[in-house]
Amino acid sequence: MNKPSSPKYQSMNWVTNYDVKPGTTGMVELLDSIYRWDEKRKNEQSQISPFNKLVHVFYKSRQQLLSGARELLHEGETNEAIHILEELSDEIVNESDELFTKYNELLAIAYLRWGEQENCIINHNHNSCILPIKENGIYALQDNTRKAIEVYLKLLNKHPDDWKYRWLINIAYQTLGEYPSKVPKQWLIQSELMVDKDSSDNFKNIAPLLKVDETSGAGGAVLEDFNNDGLLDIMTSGLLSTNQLKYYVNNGKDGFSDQTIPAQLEGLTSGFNIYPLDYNNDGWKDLLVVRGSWGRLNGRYPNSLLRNNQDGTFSDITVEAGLLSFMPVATAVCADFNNDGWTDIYIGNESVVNTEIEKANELYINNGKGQFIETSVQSGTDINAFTKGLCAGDYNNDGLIDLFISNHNGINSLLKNNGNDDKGIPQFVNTTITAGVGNRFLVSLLGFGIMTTMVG
Ligand SMILES: [Ca+2]
Ligand SMILES: [Ca+2]
Ligand SMILES: [Ca+2]
Ligand SMILES: [Ca+2]
Repeated sequence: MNKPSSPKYQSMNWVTNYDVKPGTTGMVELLDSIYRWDEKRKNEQSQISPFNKLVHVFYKSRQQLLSGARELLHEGETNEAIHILEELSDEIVNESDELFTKYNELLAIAYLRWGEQENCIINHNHNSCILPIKENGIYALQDNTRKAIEVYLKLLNKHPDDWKYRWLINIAYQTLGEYPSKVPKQWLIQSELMVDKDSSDNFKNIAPLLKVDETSGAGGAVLEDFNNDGLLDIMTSGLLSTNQLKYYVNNGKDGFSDQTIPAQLEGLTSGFNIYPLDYNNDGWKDLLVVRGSWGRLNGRYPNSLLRNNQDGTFSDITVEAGLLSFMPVATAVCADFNNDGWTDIYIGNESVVNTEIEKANELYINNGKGQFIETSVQSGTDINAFTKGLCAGDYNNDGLIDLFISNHNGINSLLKNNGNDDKGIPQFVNTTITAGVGNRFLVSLLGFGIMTTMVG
């Protein structure tokens, strides 16, 4: 990737400075500046962790150290988190039940994760991480998982009714090839998920064989025929600022070829989710990328719209299309909300009230000329929440696409489409309460489960 010689953005001023060049070059420069900023931020944070935390172990509260360890876990620095937690172990013994539980929960997760990292990620194979875990999916390196089991046994002795601990200790034993035989009877969970009934019915993970087993942060994946040859291709993304968008073209014989660079996608990094759409009705699938999820104030990344140029390449047209926005985003949905034959885009922002990232969801109506007009207020879709899942579909069969919005720590929303006003803007009415779908309980269950497959 060609890095700009002098970074234009030394701080997060891209959020207020909208002087972003159009096209792929402009977006790559912008993403590169965000990458640099993110690295600088992490470096500054690393100066206070983990080693300084160890040095200051007697000067900082246990809570602060636990928070530091949790942050390291979130950053993927599992080993360092374990160092801090192990240093604390003698002091936790005489602490309150609450702190004892918090500490041990974190320690157990850290051990489990380290076991997963060293087995499933570093030594990945086609059976890794697929339930029921079997054959060479069983961990070769077992020490950390055994430590996790020890901690879960302690936690279960104090909290015997906690099903999370019970589930995780069963999983842990299975990763060692010791489920159900070695699981203590009182904690054993008999589940169909855990039993290999007939392996011929199982899906096989052939990603390693096809060389599409990219390791990256959590992200999106799309199976779509991007080059219109009748064969499904693959596009993937990962949320981190270092994660390159990847494009694999199906060769119709024995696998896929990585066409990321020929497709001129190099430097287009990060993406918590990606969505195919044909925004210009030319019969070639384009791609929407949303970025910044879970980053909160540090997640103010732009989204991207990539136009399929019909020749194996894509161009970033976010700025030209009027879609530039800087919010943490996990989800979007593409559908024709005003029934004019042009695909529109609804973006779910992770809004946090009374902060710099308080911003309602956005409805971009496609004007059929390559641009989108933001109409969330006029259309009644300006839901201000920490949105994690979106679904578009015609739930009342009136021919108008409705919206369901799943929010983290908030009420979900069902918006009924009542048709267009005289300007062609769809008018939505919030029917959450009358339809009986505003239950907060649904939020945690559906937060990640809602996909866009009901569109149409
Ligand atoms: Ca294809
Ligand atoms: Ca297209
Ligand atoms: Ca439309
Ligand atoms: Ca409808």
